[in-house]
Amino acid sequence: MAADLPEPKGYKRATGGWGSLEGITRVELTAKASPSAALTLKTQNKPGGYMCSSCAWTKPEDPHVFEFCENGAKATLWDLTTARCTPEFFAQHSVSELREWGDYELEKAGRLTEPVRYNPQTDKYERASWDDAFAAIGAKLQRMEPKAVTFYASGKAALEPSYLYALFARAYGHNNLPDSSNMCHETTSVGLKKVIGSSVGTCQMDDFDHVDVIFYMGQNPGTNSPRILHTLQKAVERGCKILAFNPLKEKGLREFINPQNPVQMTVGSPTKLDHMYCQVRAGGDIAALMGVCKRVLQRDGEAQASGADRILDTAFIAEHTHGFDTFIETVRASDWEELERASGITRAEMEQAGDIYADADNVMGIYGMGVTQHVHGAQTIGMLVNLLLLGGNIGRRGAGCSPIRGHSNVQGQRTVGVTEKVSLAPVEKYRELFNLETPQEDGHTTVEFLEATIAGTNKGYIGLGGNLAHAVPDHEQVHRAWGKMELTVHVATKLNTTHCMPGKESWILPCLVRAEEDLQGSGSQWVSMEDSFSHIYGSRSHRSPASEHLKSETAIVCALAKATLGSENPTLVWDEWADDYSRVRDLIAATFPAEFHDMNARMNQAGGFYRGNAARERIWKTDSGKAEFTDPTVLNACGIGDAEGRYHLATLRSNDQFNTTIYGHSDRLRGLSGDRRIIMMRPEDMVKEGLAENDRIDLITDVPADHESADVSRRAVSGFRVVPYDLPRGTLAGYFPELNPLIPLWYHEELSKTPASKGVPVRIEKTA
Ligand SMILES: Nc1nc2c(c(=O)[nH]1)N[C@H]1C(S)=C(S)[C@@H](COP(=O)(O)OP(=O)(O)OC[C@H]3O[C@@H](n4cnc5c(=O)[nH]c(N)nc54)[C@H](O)[C@@H]3O)O[C@H]1N2
Ligand SMILES: Nc1nc2c(c(=O)[nH]1)N[C@H]1C(S)=C(S)[C@@H](COP(=O)(O)OP(=O)(O)OC[C@H]3O[C@@H](n4cnc5c(=O)[nH]c(N)nc54)[C@H](O)[C@@H]3O)O[C@H]1N2
Ligand SMILES: [Mo]
Repeated sequence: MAADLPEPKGYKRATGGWGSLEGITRVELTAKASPSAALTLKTQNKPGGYMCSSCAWTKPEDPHVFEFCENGAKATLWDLTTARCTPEFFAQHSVSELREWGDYELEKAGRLTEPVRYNPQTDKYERASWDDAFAAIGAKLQRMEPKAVTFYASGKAALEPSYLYALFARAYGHNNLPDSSNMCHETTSVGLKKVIGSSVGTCQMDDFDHVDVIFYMGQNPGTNSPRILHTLQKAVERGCKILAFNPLKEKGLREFINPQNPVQMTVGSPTKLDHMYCQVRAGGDIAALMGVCKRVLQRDGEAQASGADRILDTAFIAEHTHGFDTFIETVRASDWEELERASGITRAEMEQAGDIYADADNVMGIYGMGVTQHVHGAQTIGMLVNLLLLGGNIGRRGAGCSPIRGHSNVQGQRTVGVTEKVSLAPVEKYRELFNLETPQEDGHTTVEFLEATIAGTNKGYIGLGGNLAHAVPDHEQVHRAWGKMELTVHVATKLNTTHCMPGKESWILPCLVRAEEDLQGSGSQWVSMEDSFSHIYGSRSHRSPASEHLKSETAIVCALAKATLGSENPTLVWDEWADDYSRVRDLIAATFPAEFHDMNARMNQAGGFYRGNAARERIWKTDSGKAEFTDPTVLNACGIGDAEGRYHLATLRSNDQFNTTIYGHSDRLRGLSGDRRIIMMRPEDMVKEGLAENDRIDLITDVPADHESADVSRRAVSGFRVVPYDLPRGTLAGYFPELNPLIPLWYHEELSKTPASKGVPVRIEKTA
């Protein structure tokens, strides 16, 4: 590094190790978790115990003594805080005041304890009874036009309440059922489905015992799914090569110390994880993968010429795929210089990665938000699948495509009907089981819900979890419109910013967390969820709830549905379902028999049960009936290209947050702390802009004037601190949700409408 360049920041230790234990301890202190919380943790992710409410990584059949990671522990300890956000708390603070606190301070108020209703006269939330809450909300919903109301779900609620929530929405009269997936892996649900006919990953745990090479793209395991590090470590120790594609050199992809291994913890050296690190620029993956494919084709040509074994799996391609010939023409026609420009990595790197692919038997593709949250994210998924298909790497042991999901039951919510798309709803079964004719038109995605709210046509909102107004793009526009809704209802565990933007009538309904016992008339209840690998597990806890007034999500959904729909339809037995959740699981099994048959009996077996995946069996539920090679129409996944002075900003998570829940201000794994209002920037780019470390800058969304959707309002954030960081030229990074005001609502993935949070075009100005 030249002497006049600022020294980039970074974390000196490996992921896992003592640092992760310190992280947990610090959270235990700041979260004020009750002393018995540590005991509760022991049953996390174990058969008979409760399932982690953090990420959706699979739970093994033979769990460790402590089958949780830093983040799972944090999420649980945070849920089990001793702080309480009571009606007395609300009596002391007006909603206008609370709105200024920010999520970090609101979260510290602790667990919500009783239902509260907003009083516009006093500008305060006030204590209310459950009976009054259900009666008032039911009566209000009856007076509203169902299609003007949206039911959001944040990906955490279990399969039972989620199934009933979707049934409630459709019986009421709409398909407005977006969930957090619409800001997350909807690009997968649409994009992966398009090319292999499955909207979820094809890999299973066992594949990691046989995989030779993993293309690991745009996902940060150290921060967001640390339990995966054990699996990666084991694979690497067996000789598997990990090729990381990421603009940031994320510590979790580089080295790991297993905190559950006493020898490695005390005297061992960390396991080096990545074999090769391709520091692509924002959106550079399409071009990078194109270059890799180009090399693979070249190698195949050489093998053919010399009479060696082919690199391509020609039998697989002939039998199982469609579009190969056009695709290879596109690859052959691509130009190395253009690929270098669009990807930000060198031809030599693409060739090296291509050689590693060509020399491997079994290859897996793993990806996360760095892929899905781009305007052309589905095209990146298409390119990754193209690469896998060349070697027949789907539907074979040790190979496949594995999106890493976020919220612990986000995949499961979609599976049981929380979806805005009619084609994915079990319409026939609703007719058969409940004699219900459900609405025919697709409902709102998250972006469409916001557009309708801004336009004034969406007038009601129910949130089953989440902090939606803060997790979405374009805060200024959205926040202005949010409070104009007629009705806002939040089923929640903790207070957050969205709750502090009440609609004309507004309620907060407090619920149990997953680590608390759910007692109903028929006894202590199990709930269930689905992980990233499509395994379904039971979860139960015997811990006493934070307040005697809390209800379960299932009980709340049933009571709201009953109050809204009345008792006209004798097959909708909401009280009985709330009384005994095994009856809800019988309904899920009856609705989705192929996947969920005998659900009650099977969900508590070790490792849960697998609901299957056709693509894994090489049955392709695509338009052509085959796996699709697709030609990308662009080489970079960002929706707005390069221009002088324009940067592309990736908005990310630190290891001290869970989405909008901020645990603290340390991003240990990136060596950063103290402040979340920062922008990471390449030292050379800083010098070019005349910036020194710690200078304050404003970011302004940089939309070209001739852009067809350009609107006039200026989107900006001010006073962010510049931090030198090892990044590719032109790529900036900072934190979500602080930077969300910069993302235009219309700047979303082209097919799925997932907001494009990873390639936001911005320009920089020094703060005045
Ligand atoms: N501790 C913690 N755990 C979590 C969460 C949390 O907030 N905190 N959130 C949960 C949820 S809902 C989700 S969806 C997951 C999210 O988990 P991730 O998918 O890991 O999400 P991000 O933190 O947004 O980071 C994405 C990664 O993509 C990289 N990236 C950015 N742009 C690009 C690009 O153009 N190309 C490539 N190849 N990489 C890029 C970033 O540098 C970063 O390493 O985590 C879940 N787990
Ligand atoms: N710029 C930018 N924006 C992003 C992203 C990004 O990477 N960049 N990521 C996107 C992604 S991947 C996602 S998933 C979304 C997340 O968006 P959301 O799901 O809307 O947000 P969360 O922060 O996960 O929601 C936290 C709130 O949920 C409530 N809660 C917590 N636990 C429970 C529970 O067990 N039950 C109930 N009923 N409520 C509970 C609490 O009140 C808490 O305040 O954000 C998206 N937004
Ligand atoms: Mo997510």
